[in-house]
Amino acid sequence: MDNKNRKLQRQLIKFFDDTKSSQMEELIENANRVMSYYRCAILEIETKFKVLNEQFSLRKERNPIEAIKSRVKSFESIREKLARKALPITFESIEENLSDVAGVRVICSFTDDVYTLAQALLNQDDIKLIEQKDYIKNPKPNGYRSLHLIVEIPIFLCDEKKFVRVEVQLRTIAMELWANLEHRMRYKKNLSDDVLEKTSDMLFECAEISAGLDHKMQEIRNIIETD
Ligand code: 0O2
Repeated sequence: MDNKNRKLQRQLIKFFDDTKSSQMEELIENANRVMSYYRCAILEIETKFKVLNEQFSLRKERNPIEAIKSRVKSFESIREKLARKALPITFESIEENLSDVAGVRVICSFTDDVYTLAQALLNQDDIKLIEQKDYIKNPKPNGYRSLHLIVEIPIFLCDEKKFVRVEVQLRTIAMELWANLEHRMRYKKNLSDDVLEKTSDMLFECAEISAGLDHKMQEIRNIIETD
């Protein structure tokens, strides 16, 4: 067994509490197969955004995408989510119940780029929108902003076509800065009530300041582009 599969084996032992060693080889094979679907779907979505970025730069002489970050959810995090939702801890359950195992985050320069890119993706006829959450128009109570799309995309393998769901998060640089720092400091951390109370208003204030910054930058760009 190579190092990659040894690491996967350790993750799978934690994922399925009662894994028998006799089943391990089959589980590793299945885990590699399922995760490769998600990696392929990420490649497809990333390529679509890279193509859109290229296209927009030709038309508007600027790149609307600052960065693309992708990840496949870890088995630890998948297990936590399935358990939290009282869902079966199986590979079938992952595919049936979770929509965010494959995640692509697109960091844009301006707020209107977020919507332009989202629409350009959704206009493509191999993309099916499953769910949209607009946390920019309706920020979370803590101040979190981002546009979330759950999409389904076909991936073409050697002998089959599979439809795979991907969570796409689109946000500006300012939203990314806030979410990154908030994630590191507070998101899903077991902090005391006292610390939560002391920091909630401050973080909310930072989110409002960064939304103000986005608004101003958008205004400046609009003036420059209409000149
Ligand atoms: P990670 O570590 O980023 O993968 P649920 O996933 O069930 O908790 P739901 O309704 O499925 O919630 O998803 P939702 O609200 O659309 O949010 C999913 C993802 O958005 C999270 O993934 C985060 O990446 C991001 N997110 C949502 N709310 C916040 C927030 O308040 N702060 C920050 N920093 N990020 C947020 P994961 O899997 O929870 O986490």
